Amino acid sequence: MSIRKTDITPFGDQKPGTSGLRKRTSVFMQPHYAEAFIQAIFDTLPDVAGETLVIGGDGRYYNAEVIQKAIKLAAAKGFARVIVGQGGLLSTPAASHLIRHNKALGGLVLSASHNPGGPDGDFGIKYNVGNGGPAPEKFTEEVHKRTQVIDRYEMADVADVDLSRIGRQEAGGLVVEVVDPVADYAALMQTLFDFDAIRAMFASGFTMKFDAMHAVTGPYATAILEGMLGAPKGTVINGTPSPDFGGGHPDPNLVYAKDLYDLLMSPDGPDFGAASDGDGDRNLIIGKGRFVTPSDSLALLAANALLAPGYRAGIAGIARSMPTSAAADRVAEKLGIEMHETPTGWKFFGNLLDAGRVTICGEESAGTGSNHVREKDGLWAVLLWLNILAARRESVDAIVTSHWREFGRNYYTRHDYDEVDAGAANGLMQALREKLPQLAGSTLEGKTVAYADDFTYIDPVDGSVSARQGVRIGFSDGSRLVFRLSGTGTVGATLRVYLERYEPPHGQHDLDPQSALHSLIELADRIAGIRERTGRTEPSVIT
Ligand code: VG1
Ligand code: CO
Repeated sequence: MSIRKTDITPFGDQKPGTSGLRKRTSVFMQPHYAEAFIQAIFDTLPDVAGETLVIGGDGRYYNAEVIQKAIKLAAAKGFARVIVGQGGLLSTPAASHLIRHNKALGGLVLSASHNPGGPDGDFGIKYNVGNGGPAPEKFTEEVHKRTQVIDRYEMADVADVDLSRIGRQEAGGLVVEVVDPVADYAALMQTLFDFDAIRAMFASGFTMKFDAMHAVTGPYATAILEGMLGAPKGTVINGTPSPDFGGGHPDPNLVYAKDLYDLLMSPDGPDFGAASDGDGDRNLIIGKGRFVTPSDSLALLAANALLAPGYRAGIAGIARSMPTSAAADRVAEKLGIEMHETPTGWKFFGNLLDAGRVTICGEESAGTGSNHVREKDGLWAVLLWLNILAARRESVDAIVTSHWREFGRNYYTRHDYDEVDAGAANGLMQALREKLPQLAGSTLEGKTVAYADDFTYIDPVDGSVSARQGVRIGFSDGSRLVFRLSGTGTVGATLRVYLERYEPPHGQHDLDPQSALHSLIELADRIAGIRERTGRTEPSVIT
């Protein structure tokens, strides 16, 4: 095999964030840019001789081109085998499963998740390690260091692989296996859930819409829901992946999946609605007349997991990211199991899952998952919901409201300020950090500040420390404000403000969250000076 070496100068902006490197597609399309980052990942790996690499992406614009480059780089690096999804497609959870299932050294997941795709959209590259999960910070920091000095990349001088043809091909001594992106993942789902019960529920007239948002979950949802579970054709909408997601924004929230929400709120809508994001790791759950917040969904799934065969033996513990509401904590307390609070980003759940200390994890950003893979998993959450509905034979609304009557309700909302001037956003966070010492113990509008800090996480498994993970201000009545800057944005800065207030079991559970949290929203602005510092009078997105 001949290897072609290309000399380059480092790019200087290849710093991975919450979930890999994400940039405008045009940035990735600069000559040598993607190659340099992938080579930096490969340079950080131990010996790859005899090893397997999984490669796949969410099908967005530039996906196939980067896969061809990655295969040639992997061949030159000396990998033995690459497994790639047909058409270059793999959802993030399916990629995680394939890494585990095939005992691969790791995988490259090409996605900018819920961000728009296309020449004017975003692109991303993430490396996952052998447990199937996103590389830990220690690894991504090494990769970042490498990108700053890298001066060459090496590619096998071979023709492109035919990504449309399932089966084995060869590229410069490397075995390339093009696989059905759905088959192994669907088989895994079958081991976890009671497919017979769900099939019977559909057969008895239960109706559902799943919005794949023109992104990667289309083929997965069609094969599983309509194929294996017998849901009527048309249950999956926007089910064909397109490079620019049909011109849309594949973020399954109430803003970008508003049509689905409106459908579920109408009297003649279906019983159940769900959606997933660009790369298939997020989920939106809406019952007839009842939207389920991701934080509540985590609590509900954990409380009812026993109803699914895969979790019948019980769950070891629950983990949630720090800004996620404390609803799941009450479930863990009742079950008498471990509860962990981690920084934002799925990579922090990996050690806890590997150590068997937690079974179910979740984030407020529409991410839920379990120890079946090491990524959050949109369809998994949908299937667990379906399993619970089939077992309980109650509506989503009835299940949610009875949960609140038992555990109380954590009113919750997140306000995002997108594309804020980076200087202004950093200034706001810095000023908040400086205020923290005087806030602790003080009284603000009749509320006592129980704690005020910048969250530091010490991983209970390996002791690694992650500091500056978000400013949190907690009050003695259980309400809480969290401020942090997004680590996935590609333009300017995104300020996220997370607000939460607890209402006990006998309290009022039917308020609109924005009005239930109104005084906290005002307080957040007063403490952080959001309007004044960002010039914004209202959030860009409320979830
Ligand atoms: C966001 C979410 C976080 C999630 C991450 C990746 O990060 O808040 O909870 O893990 O996206 O999700 P940030 O740093 O922008 O707040 V995905 O679906 O983009 O892989
Ligand atoms: Co995603």
